[in-house]
Amino acid sequence: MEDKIISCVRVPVIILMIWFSLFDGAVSEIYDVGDENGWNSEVDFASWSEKYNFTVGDVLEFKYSKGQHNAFEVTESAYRTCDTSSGVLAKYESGEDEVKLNESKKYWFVCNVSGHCLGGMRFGIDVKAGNITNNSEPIPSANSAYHRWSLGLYLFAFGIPLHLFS
Ligand SMILES: *[C@@H]1O[C@H](CO)[C@@H](O)[C@H](O)[C@H]1NC(C)=O
Ligand SMILES: *[C@@H]1O[C@H](CO)[C@@H](O)[C@H](O)[C@H]1NC(C)=O
Ligand SMILES: *[C@@H]1O[C@H](CO)[C@@H](O)[C@H](O)[C@H]1NC(C)=O
Ligand SMILES: *[C@@H]1O[C@H](CO)[C@@H](O)[C@H](O)[C@H]1NC(C)=O
Ligand SMILES: *[C@@H]1O[C@H](CO)[C@@H](O)[C@H](O)[C@H]1NC(C)=O
Ligand SMILES: [Cu+2]
Repeated sequence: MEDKIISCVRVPVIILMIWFSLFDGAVSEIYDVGDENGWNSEVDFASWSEKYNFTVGDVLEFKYSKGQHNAFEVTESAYRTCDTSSGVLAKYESGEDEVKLNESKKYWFVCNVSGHCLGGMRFGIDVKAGNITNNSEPIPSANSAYHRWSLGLYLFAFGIPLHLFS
């Protein structure tokens, strides 16, 4: 009986682990900054940046005419003041810049072409770890991770009775 219970518990756990390994590490989203409008002065990036939940491994793609704009990753204070005389962490200026969000932290981006930052070409995002392997509670703001967690619990809960009666 004890053996049976252990094996009944083990199967859903294995399903859970496969589920996580398939969908947690592997899925990374690519976000076009400004969606189909791209990175330019017409877009409200404060609103854009609130449309999505970003997790580590996701990629931001800045698309614009090379030379007309650029994308600088800056510190929060450079973002707030639009003063890039200090606080520039990375510069992207190819016109098709892919920025991989490698870290769980706040990222701040501005366009350093004169006047564009103050004109609205700036945004900040809070990149979450999207990580539930650390046995503590799921990170509530990592929305998709939470759903995976719920499904895992679901499988777990129904896995045991299924196997007991089979
Ligand atoms: C993220 O990590 C990859 C590989 O580890 C590296 O090539 C890339 O430059 C990093 N991106 C940033 C923005 O640091
Ligand atoms: C940012 O733009 C200003 C002019 O708007 C320029 O003086 C400065 O050199 C630029 N910063 C960098 C790091 O390219
Ligand atoms: C998940 O958490 C572990 C340990 O806390 C960490 O080493 C790993 O880098 C994290 N993975 C991601 C994608 O954040
Ligand atoms: C798990 O998370 C806790 C708190 O969030 C942290 O203190 C701990 O170092 C983490 N463990 C690992 C293995 O990353
Ligand atoms: C982002 O996460 C928040 C908090 O978990 C959630 O309310 C919201 O619906 C999520 N947004 C998207 C686009 O997934
Ligand atoms: Cu610009």
